[in-house]
Amino acid sequence: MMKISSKLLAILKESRSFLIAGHINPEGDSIGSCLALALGLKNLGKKKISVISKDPVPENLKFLPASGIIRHQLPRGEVDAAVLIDCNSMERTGFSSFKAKKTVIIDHHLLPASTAEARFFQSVSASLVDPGAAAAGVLVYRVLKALNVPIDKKIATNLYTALLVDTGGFRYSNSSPESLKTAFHLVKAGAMPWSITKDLYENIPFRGVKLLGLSLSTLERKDGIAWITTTKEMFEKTGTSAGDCEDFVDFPRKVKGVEVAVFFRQAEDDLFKLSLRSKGRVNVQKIAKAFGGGGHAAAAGCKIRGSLEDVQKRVFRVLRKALTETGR
Ligand SMILES: [Mn+2]
Repeated sequence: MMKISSKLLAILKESRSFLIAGHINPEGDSIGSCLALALGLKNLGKKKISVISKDPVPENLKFLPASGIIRHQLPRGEVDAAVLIDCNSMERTGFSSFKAKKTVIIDHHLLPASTAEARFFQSVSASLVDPGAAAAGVLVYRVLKALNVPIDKKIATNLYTALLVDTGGFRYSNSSPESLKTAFHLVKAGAMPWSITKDLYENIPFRGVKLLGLSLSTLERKDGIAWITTTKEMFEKTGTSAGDCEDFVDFPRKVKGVEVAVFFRQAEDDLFKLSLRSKGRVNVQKIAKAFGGGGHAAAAGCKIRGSLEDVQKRVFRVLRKALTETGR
């Protein structure tokens, strides 16, 4: 387990005003971890805390305690400390810069690939980046414990959600002893698993399931790869947006015999956002990185410009190569 630097704790203890930001297209780990830290700092007596997200809070995360405090624009003036959570570059926050005396990163992604991002990372005041942590929420939990913040029900609900989302409901390989132990403490502190499950997973708007139906009709598979696509036309037809297809990549990955699942989401006429999932043989972080993206070995993403046909051809070529190299 990575040690938390005393500098990081000192910054959080000594700062009076905070800006807390997660990543674009936020999910449960990003939002839950940001809110948990905000609530924890509030319990420490901090009064000036802005939680910001470039993109809206997804509908199924609005149940999270304190989700109403999230703003989409930067606060005026300079804060003492900016905290980036569940991401490690400015680019991932969706903002160009923060006015902050100090910047802190709490994240569990691998460090940035591009040199500009690496420079930003080198420039921050303190960081806790532990790719071994199942969720950023686990790191926020560790930080709050180190700060002696009591974990109340609101914090526990946010952190349990963060953990639940990033471990796929404690099914993925990151469902480690630490994840489960943290979950144990969070449930003891008041997080209610069934209530959170209902709010999170059994609460999809009708239009979202319609979009899933259209998207699933594109399901194909070849050479151990299965994929589905959501087009702009499908979004328009169902009145949905990117936030409605958060877990779509899970469907091609459910297919028997599939090693890698890919979800193609059309962002612009000639721009596709890819989500990649691996069942273990292929490191999809490397694949995503080859296209300028990033993530984890089992879950990664990138954006590729071109027609759908062209984008698929390019990514499948790289994937097939990786599958051959790791072939039995
Ligand atoms: Mn995460």
